[in-house]
Amino acid sequence: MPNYQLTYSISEEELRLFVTYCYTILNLKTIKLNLVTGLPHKDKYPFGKVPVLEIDGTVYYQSLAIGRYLAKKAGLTGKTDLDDLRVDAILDTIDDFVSLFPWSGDEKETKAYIEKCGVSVLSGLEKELGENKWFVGGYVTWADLYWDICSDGIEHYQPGFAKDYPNLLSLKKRVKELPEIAAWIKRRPQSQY
Ligand SMILES: N[C@@H](CCC(=O)N[C@@H](CS)C(=O)NCC(=O)O)C(=O)O
Repeated sequence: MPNYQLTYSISEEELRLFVTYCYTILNLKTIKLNLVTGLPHKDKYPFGKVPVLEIDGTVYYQSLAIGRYLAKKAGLTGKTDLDDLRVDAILDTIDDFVSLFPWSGDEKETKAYIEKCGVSVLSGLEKELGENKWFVGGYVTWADLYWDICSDGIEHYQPGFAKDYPNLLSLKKRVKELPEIAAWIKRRPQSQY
């Protein structure tokens, strides 16, 4: 098996559970950087940004590209091209929402953003999931993990933001009950999330 090493920012907590799942399967090593005072040795990274994934010493970048690669290796992508198309559409929908989220923590801004953009995303995802156990194909994919991880991050800034979406909430519970995730939750260090 290749040697995988992921370097990511402490603020990219959305990667954490996903990474956890992958490193139980892929034996992924991780390096967490604190970017409060800026990215150290910025010129070391492509486009001066993290996360980066090193595979046997070669550096790859962009979180969703890395995520997709790791998901393939960990068996978390779709079983058909059409399932993958649906998985990617859900991931991009969540990512659009998360990328523009005001992570500065300003309460007013957060509330306004969720009021303006949250309803259409959350009601759309709720409908997409319906009464199904997982978003796509009747089996767990990285779209399910991504929803859980991103919504945990947002929950920290706006507790209860998804309270009106019971299907999405029960999906979070199922993700947390996956054996690899449940084991990590038990042993992980305590953090703000
Ligand atoms: N679209 C890129 C965004 C990467 C990005 O903006 N990373 C931030 C950390 S969250 C960074 O490296 N910031 C350091 C800097 O710009 O100096 C991805 O998803 O990988």
